[in-house]
Amino acid sequence: TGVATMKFRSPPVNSLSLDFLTEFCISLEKLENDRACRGVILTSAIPKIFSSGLDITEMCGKSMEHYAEFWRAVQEMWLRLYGSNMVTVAAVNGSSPAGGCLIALLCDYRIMVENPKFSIGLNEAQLGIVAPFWFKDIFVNVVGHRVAERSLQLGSLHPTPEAHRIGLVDELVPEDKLQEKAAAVMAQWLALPDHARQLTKSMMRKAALDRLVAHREEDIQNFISLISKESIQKSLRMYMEMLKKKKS
Ligand code: CO8
Repeated sequence: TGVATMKFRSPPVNSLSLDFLTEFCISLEKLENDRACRGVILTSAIPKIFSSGLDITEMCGKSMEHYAEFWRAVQEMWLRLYGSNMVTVAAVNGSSPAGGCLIALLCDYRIMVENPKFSIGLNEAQLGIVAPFWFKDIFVNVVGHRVAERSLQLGSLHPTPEAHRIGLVDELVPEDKLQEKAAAVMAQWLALPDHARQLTKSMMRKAALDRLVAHREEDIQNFISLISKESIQKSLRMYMEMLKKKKS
């Protein structure tokens, strides 16, 4: 069909570890280089969770070299997915905080399972950290400045009906209709000539892509200096503790 489905399967919660990000980029590159492949649907093989975002353990108590390597891998994922020539559809079949939301934002179209228990958003502020400009830029591109400003400052995780209302996701569907809907949307996008769609996509995304490329090294240094602050490390440890307590 010319359409690939990439299913995230990294138990327990599809957190974006260095390994996950590396494998993701390799898989995407393979599809990108496969001339027969024109579109990719991103979804999760783990029930109720699309992705829990960046793996917090990669950002806690590690060396400066590790932080640099990890952050470069996050940037790489962002650049490859946002700059993909393929049609990219996120079939969001579960909760999708922070980096999980980012993956969906990087796609051309977002369909989410209609379940008020699932939420999506850039909740970094709740962890005591700040989403970098390249997370913010594409959030603004999708939902507009006012909604993005409020949502980012409050670190909001939007339940599905709200996510749809603010335009963070394009459509809500019952769980059993998700794959069918994703395939239908993909067919609609693939009905156009590739070159016209690709040039249009690249025109719309160029400014954001160029901005990260131009500031990549500086952004890695910013990340390292921020993440190695004791106050930030303490916030992240407390957040992980909170996740564990919630469980017990
Ligand atoms: N990283 C690492 N481990 C995680 C993460 C994560 N993001 N999320 C969950 N886990 C772990 C939990 O600690 C738990 O571990 P254990 O079994 O050892 O206790 C295990 O995964 C299962 O988690 P839950 O019991 O919470 O699973 P639930 O099914 O109840 O809930 C959720 C799943 C909804 C995904 C929930 O785990 C959750 O809300 N997780 C946190 C999500 C989050 O806030 N992620 C933000 C990550 S930060 C980010 O992506 C962007 C950072 C930008 C950097 C800015 C520069 C400084």
